Amino acid sequence: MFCIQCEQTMQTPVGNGCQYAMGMCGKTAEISDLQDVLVYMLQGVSAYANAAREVGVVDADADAYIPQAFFSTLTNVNFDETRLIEYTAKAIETKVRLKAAYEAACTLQGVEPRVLAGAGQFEISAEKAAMLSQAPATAVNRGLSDVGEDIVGLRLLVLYGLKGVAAYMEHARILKKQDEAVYAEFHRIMARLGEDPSDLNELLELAMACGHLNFKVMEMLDAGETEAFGHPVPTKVNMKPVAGKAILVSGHDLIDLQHILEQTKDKGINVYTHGEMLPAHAYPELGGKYPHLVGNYGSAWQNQQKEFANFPGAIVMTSNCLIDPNPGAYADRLFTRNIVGWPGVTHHTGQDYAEVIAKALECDGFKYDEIPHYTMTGFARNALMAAAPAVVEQVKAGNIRHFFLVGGCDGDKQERNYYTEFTKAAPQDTLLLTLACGKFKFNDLEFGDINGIPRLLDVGQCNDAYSAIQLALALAETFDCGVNDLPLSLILSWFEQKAIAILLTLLALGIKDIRVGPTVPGFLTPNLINHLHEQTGLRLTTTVEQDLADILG
Ligand code: FSO
Ligand code: SF4
Repeated sequence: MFCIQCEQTMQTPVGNGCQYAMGMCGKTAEISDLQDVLVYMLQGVSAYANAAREVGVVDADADAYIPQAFFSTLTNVNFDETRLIEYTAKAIETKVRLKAAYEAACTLQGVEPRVLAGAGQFEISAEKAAMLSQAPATAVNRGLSDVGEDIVGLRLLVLYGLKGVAAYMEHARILKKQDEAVYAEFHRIMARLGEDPSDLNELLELAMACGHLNFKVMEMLDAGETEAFGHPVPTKVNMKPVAGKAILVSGHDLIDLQHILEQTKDKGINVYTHGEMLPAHAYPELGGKYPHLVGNYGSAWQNQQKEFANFPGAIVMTSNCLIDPNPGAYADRLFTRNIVGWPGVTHHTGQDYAEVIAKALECDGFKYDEIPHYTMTGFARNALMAAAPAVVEQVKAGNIRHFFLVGGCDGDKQERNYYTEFTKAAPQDTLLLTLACGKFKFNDLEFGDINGIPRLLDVGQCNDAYSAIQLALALAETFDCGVNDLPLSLILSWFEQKAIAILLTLLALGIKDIRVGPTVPGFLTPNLINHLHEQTGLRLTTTVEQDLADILG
């Protein structure tokens, strides 16, 4: 086992990582090895999808499948060995089909089929023993002794960024948003990475290509969500339970929540959001339509073992981040969806939630109403644009001095209090934008307003970084300056690979001086960090006092 893809990895730098019997996330060495084999296999399938395009062959099933299966290997997504082996079996089948179609098209067109290198040549049978025996050859730090840790670190930056892109592609696909140019570019990067490139500049270019690709994918996902559920409107959300039977919906897939709301509307069951599902309250077709979406229960993913254990109803995990349900003894009322999995937990497929509803009715539900406590969400693209003229007026009048985007993932580490302290210390004449689950570090605090504009604006889920980028571009246009000349600073918290994809997008768009914490991504060596710092001004967070003084001074 070798895995270094998330912020809670056991050891850094590149030579270390989680590498013993089990990772910090609860992923066993076997699961980690099965995922390495699956990833390498998928790179090989992409190599054929890429080659096949050169002779005009596009396989829609392969295009949909590769990112979906890749998503299963993100942090805190799928820990179920049976499903991972099935994904590999399907990847093998898909590769055989694509290879045959590629070679047939070459024959028809009288061209010599290319001999694919690296992952393109990887052959394996989807049996556990065979997969485990091949795992060392597919380990993500392969070649370390030949090419050194800077090159391996950069390969991992691209690989992990691409995993984040794959996850967003899958969220978009569920909402029927797919795009041929996106698939072509995804396969191109996957295929090249599967050849283990060792040129620093080429790898940096691939990282930026990945960032640009992710921008397109977030745009597609934004379109999918707003077309299906309307544009979010600023909405007050109760963070305390109310009496009654209950279902809790976590993760990112709004469409699952919509089906659950529709099927529970006359059943006397209250529905709650958890974690990244919180912004659902602001969508007209979700929170705006179903009054039994009564509130949000709990906070970010890392607190789920305590929060789910205390939740007296059924729990649906639509996407990441999932952790071991067994210590809290709620596995029997937890349902995984889509690409998520935990051995022994019911995996729910299709959009008929009868078994989830039955489980909720069987559970006690909440006995009493708790005194409500509210937070606001729904400051996505449209709402921000509508507020932009008022914001601009306040900037011109000198009432708003600076904008901070304080967002990203939450996590367990004590150092993450930095984000709470940062928002508390930000001066009263500054606006705070936030997104993703990192917001739970401070979204229960009162920040007041600036002449009617709330100081804390929750833009939405992590992929709604797209909305924040749109606002920055609009402000830059209004003030007739570049985005980097705006009084705007990005203070990001990273945990897993979606955050890496978003970071690459921001870097690819030329956004400078981003601060990221609470630690350096473990796969980035000191040389790589120096390089990125020189090129883009990317830096680590230090102390709240120091960072605020540097930014505002
Ligand atoms: Fe959080 Fe988990 Fe959205 Fe991530 S729930 S950590 S960046 O999966 O995807 O923000
Ligand atoms: Fe370790 Fe993170 Fe990999 Fe889990 S996902 S094994 S915690 S690096």
